[in-house]
Amino acid sequence: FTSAAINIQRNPSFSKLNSDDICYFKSMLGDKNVVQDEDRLSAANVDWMRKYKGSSQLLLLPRNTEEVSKILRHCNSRRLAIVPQGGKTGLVGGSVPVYDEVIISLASMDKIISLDKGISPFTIQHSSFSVNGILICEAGCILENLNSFLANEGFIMPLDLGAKGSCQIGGNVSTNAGGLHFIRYGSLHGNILGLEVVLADGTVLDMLGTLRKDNTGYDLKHLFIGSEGSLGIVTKVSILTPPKLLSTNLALLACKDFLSCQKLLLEAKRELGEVISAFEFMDSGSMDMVLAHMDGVRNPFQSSLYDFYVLIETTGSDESYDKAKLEAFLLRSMEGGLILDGAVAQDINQASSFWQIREGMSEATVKAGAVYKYDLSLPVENFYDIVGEMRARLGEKAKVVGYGHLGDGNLHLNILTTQYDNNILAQIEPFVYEWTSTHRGSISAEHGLGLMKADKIHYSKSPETVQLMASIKKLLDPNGILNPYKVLPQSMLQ
Ligand code: FAD
Ligand code: 2HG
Ligand code: ZN
Repeated sequence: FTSAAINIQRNPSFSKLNSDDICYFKSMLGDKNVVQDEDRLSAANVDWMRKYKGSSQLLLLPRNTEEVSKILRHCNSRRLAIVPQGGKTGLVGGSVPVYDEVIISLASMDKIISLDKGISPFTIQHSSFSVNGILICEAGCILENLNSFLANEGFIMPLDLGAKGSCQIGGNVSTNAGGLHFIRYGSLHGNILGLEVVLADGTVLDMLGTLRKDNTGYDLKHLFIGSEGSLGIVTKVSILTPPKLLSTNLALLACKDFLSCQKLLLEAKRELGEVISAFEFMDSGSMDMVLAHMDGVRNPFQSSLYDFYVLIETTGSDESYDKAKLEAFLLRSMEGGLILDGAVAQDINQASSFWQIREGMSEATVKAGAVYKYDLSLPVENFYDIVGEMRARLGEKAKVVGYGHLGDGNLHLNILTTQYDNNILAQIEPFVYEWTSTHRGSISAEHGLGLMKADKIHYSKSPETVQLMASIKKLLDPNGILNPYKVLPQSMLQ
């Protein structure tokens, strides 16, 4: 979609770039960090799904907080709109420009600053372990790189997602990404201990605390977690990282109906509570889609006739106890009829092949054709109903699949068609948002609002709440230069 297709007018109060701006940026950042090259710009203008496309003429690559601050001070005084860009894996059109916003990429700010090793690092089982596990790094660090670094130190990142090889921690914070281990480690609102943020006028806000507890006044870092670059640019992150535990087990299971999946979740929470680290869900349409479109992904079951699949991961500290516990749970669930078939990964390769099925879903939807993505939080009892209702509405016109983080009540409803079509869209929206609102769900569980849902926020938030959000946005960014047209309805800000 280009901005024209989305029907948003360019904010006339924004200036256009001129040669003095370019000269200023070059003098400050050096020529090679001021990108005007067409190929690089066209890549930076289009999102991961290739669905949203802007027309920015400038990509800036600051190397430190001071440079970010100078860029913003200049842009604010000149009323040049900007879009912060991380790994560009966002799924709601938030990370690319809508018109000619200057792209500020955090890619060059990828230094790990410190890992708190506590008072005195000590040795357990031949390895040196840090005590507190508080990691401080720049916002441009790629999630997977942070995890590899931490693994050597005996820690892991508290979040994991299919986009880990490209997404940046600053992007994760700015979208409040959930992911595959949310059921175990919870939200970034709990795991982020501090942030450094640059405000629209260039002010550097040092909130880079490392304390677990600090109730001195308003905890402002939370404003920036999940604000999708609309209130400031995150430049540094302090994050609590859990210890890397030694035993992980993974089971891929088939269930006959959704009710069985739901009951299995309840049982798993009760019986595997202290070790469960993922409870993921896929319907047969999702499984077929990933097998059809992703090279190297194999169906571990001989038959593909099952209607529902669940992935259960446990992580603990006692290999034989954890494995026996999971196996006993699976046996009971099989005897009770909740599970029809299943396999426990026998080694790390089999585990990664199971995860490939689940983590390959997004890429498969994009390869399958044109996709409409909805990221819904729903009460578990209504979780799958929308899939059936949508199938009934759309009939042969589209393939409707559902997968997601059942353990967190988060459904990824994906509607696949051969090409984008406004008639199909009109049958999906606003129905999907109204349905979600009626069932007291959220229209964005974890991906954010971005451009896609900026004017849909009222389906999940009260008018008074949205009004306060708009007031906060105006207070922090009076010229509206930070990621315009995203998150909040444009009409409330101009
Ligand atoms: P980008 O896409 O570059 O940006 C996302 C938003 O944050 C934009 O609005 C951007 O302007 C803003 N932003 C980026 N960096 C900064 C910064 N430093 N300061 C201020 N604003 C910034 N999401 C989940 O929640 N859970 C999942 O399980 C999950 N799985 C995914 C799997 C795949 C294969 C893909 C492609 C995406 C997935 N996502 C998931 C969505 C996406 O990966 C996450 O939202 C991720 O956190 C985005 O990080 P990013 O660095 O790519 O950010
Ligand atoms: C996931 O959980 C991501 O795989 C992406 O959040 C969801 O592609 C989607 O709809
Ligand atoms: Zn997800």
